[in-house]
Amino acid sequence: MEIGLVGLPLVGKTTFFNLLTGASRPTGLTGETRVHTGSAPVPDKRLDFLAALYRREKIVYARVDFKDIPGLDPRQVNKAAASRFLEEVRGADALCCVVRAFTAAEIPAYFDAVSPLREFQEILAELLLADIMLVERRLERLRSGRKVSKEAAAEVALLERCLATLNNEEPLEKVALSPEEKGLFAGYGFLTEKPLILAVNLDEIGLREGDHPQREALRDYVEKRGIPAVEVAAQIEAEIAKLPPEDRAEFLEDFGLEEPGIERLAKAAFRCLGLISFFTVGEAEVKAWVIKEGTTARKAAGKVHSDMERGFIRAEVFHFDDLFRFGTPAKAREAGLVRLEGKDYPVRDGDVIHFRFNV
Ligand SMILES: Nc1nc2c(ncn2[C@@H]2O[C@H](COP(=O)(O)OP(=O)(O)O)[C@@H](O)[C@H]2O)c(=O)[nH]1
Ligand SMILES: [Mg+2]
Repeated sequence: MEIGLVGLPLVGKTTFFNLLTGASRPTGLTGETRVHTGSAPVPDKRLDFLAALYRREKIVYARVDFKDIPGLDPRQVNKAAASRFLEEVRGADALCCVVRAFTAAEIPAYFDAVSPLREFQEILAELLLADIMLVERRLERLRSGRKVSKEAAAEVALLERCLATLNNEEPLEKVALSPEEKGLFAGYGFLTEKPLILAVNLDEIGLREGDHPQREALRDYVEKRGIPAVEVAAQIEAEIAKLPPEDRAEFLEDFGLEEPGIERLAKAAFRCLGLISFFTVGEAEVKAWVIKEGTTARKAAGKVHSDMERGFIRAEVFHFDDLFRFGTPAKAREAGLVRLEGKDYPVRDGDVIHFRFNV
């Protein structure tokens, strides 16, 4: 599962990528032609609590992969590069669009002024356009075919509906699909169907004042469309991240931040991929395991070890919230909140699981 960072050039994508993954890719480049991938931890206070309760030294957080894709530049003259970047976007499972809301005289703004809403709309238009081209090419091919099979006719009907949606400037996630159409649709890798989040890159003043250019309008825009948005001051957080760990909290507090924005972004990205985590308490560590929502207990066991899936007997489960409420596992057990679940139990986010197995 991979999230693609997309946006216009020089908006802070690589700065975000470095912060998320701990990489140190050069920033400020406009002629960047390569894609970089890396993984980011998804911090979780629940795991910290478990580690303290069970006195485990090591905490293993969930991770989510990010891909730093060079700017999607509508003014790009190198069409080959532009289409290669679009293919990278197509390969991602979800997208995080970065927009610039910081003022910096030395970094040229894409438009005349700092305009994050306009940037966002520009990127959405690029994605929409790419889908329109894909649909039209496919329709053309289908219509030029000699024989019209039943399957081809069904595909044409589907694509025509897609095209109508796109021409209406609506993303393809809005298209209603029959169960048969779902598989066909998924095969295209449409860009406007991918889960999307917005990362707004603020400057120090924006962070302190809780404001930036076009803020109200941008908020309205994402709320109407149900797009999760996270505000992060990437540059400042990069500076804070360089400090010794014990000094960081003080600086964050100074900016009125409870946790680094980058952590909020990693969590939002994780959720937008439809992922959840369950926890295990091992001999030396507490660990979060990443699964798709709806994964059954037996499959989840397979994440930990293939033997556990093969020899699955039962999952001993309690929910983190119950543990937190009662304070200790013994009290949660007394209250009857520790359950034995069978192989088809759909694991919930925050379940603490001990697998019983036999091989
Ligand atoms: N002043 C300021 N500069 C930033 C901020 N975020 C990124 N930059 C700078 O903007 C330039 C472009 O950043 P980069 O991450 O390379 O953007 P990308 O082209 O989208 O990958 C670099 O010189 C960064 O140092 C910010 O929040 N404030
Ligand atoms: Mg970059």
